[in-house]
Amino acid sequence: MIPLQQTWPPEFAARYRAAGYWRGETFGGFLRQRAAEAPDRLAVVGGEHRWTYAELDRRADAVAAGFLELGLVPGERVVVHLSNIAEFFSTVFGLFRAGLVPVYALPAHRITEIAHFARGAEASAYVIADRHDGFDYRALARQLQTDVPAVREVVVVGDAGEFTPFAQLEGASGSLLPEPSPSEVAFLQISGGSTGLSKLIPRTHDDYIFSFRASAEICGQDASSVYLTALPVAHNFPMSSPGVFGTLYTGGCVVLSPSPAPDVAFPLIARERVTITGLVPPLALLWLQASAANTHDLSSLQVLQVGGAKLTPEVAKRVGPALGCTLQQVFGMAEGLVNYTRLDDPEDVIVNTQGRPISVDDEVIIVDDAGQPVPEGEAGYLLTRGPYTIRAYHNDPAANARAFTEDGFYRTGDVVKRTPEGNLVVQGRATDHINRAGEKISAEEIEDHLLAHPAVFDAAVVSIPDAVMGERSCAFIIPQGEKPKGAVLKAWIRERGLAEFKVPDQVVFVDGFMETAVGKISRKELRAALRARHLAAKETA
Ligand code: OOB
Repeated sequence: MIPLQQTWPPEFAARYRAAGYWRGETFGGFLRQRAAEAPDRLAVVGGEHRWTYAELDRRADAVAAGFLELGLVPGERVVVHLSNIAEFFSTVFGLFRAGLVPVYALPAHRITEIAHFARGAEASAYVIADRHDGFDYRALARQLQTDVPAVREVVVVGDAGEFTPFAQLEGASGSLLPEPSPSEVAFLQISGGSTGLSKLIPRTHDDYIFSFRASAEICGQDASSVYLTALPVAHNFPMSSPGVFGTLYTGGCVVLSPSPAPDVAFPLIARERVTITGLVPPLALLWLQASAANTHDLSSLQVLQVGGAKLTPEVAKRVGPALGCTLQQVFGMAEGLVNYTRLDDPEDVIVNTQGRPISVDDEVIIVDDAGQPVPEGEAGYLLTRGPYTIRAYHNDPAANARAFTEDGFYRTGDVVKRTPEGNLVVQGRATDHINRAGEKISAEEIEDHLLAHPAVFDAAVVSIPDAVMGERSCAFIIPQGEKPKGAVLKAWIRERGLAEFKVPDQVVFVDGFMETAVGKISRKELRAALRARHLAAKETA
């Protein structure tokens, strides 16, 4: 098994420790501490479950012992594929306590993505719930064990069928292991997949706990905070900005919403007196629309965070008046760096910028094509390094060579400007992925699947501006032989076992890509040209 690593050069690690960012805390350790301080305080509300800190702590111990009883040994990786249910927390805290390493998958992921994560992480176990949103995850588990036999254990919340019931783990008791070292990798997060397939992001206890502890402070969280998880809990934004872990760190309460839809989330906000939540821009728009006819008491809501994709100033301006709370823009990435507008920033900053980094030790540079810093106030590529930004992906030298500079800066792929006060404004991006309502789709990944279809001669997938989703995906296809129907190619992507959000929103057949192509152009230029031609044709139509 390839060891998991995330190392900063010793002089940086020493500086981050000396500055008090890395305090030697662990996930299992901080939960133990909160449970000792306030055992009866409510920690997690999800479905029928209402767990206090003592209850969550006890369940985490049982689940840790249960995983070890299955024969898993510390250091092994476990793909966690759960939706917004309370068992997500007993699972991941159980894994942390057992020294096992969760690999976070999103509910929308299907066999192709899950097999890719399981192979990349060399996972030996897979945790699911029986069904969610009409989909049977046990069927996926069977396929996974066929495709990746190294996944020897499947644990199921609910009706387990031939697999191990989660209830068996919850009933376990056994001796506990010492806490892992805080500088060890605690879990693997999934990259948005800017180029090619998603990469695995190793995050340590030290670096991740710093990011959500400092985020909680920026967001004014304390033990009275109630965080509503409207987005999928396994995504980095609701997980740590300050999200569920920031909330549990400060002794607050996490409320899990099974859906971000206003008719589900609004009654939960009223019932649980939710104080803060986070959404992607299209959902924020939906909430604004729903607020006009809303009958639920949303007066407890103090902060609505919006991030994952660019929020337009027009929508941003409406949040405060419509929902009676403060808007906070969040511009972050699973690789590390997170920027926030501060709650007491002037309205102009909150509406028109994506905020500034968590820490003064987040180094941010904005460079041109030649890698030289641009004059202050001009747009350029955002590079960053700091106390919670990774220095490398797991076991991927080619991606690492592309994504990191020699002196350890992460190339975010985002094009930004910096205002004189130091706030960042996202202008666009350098990489060819589609940001569809906050979900990132790699053009290359979808093109490769389309090219595998016998009726496709060539394919180019591009983002098209969309009033609701921000961007939608459009596949330009040069057919080969008889032209297939667009619906057939969409079904093909589904059948290939990919997440539904990766199915192209639109399929356009063309005879050729570039009528006047002179010489060889890059895929990136080709995609840009196709997008421009498509948009120009629509305007004149
Ligand atoms: C968050 O994380 P990822 O890893 O799914 O995606 C990161 C990318 C960024 O590089 C940027 O391209 C885009 O998503 N993005 C934004 C944005 N927030 C993220 N683009 C414009 N405006 C924003 N506010 O999406 C993520 C992770 C932690 C916190 C928040 C978002």
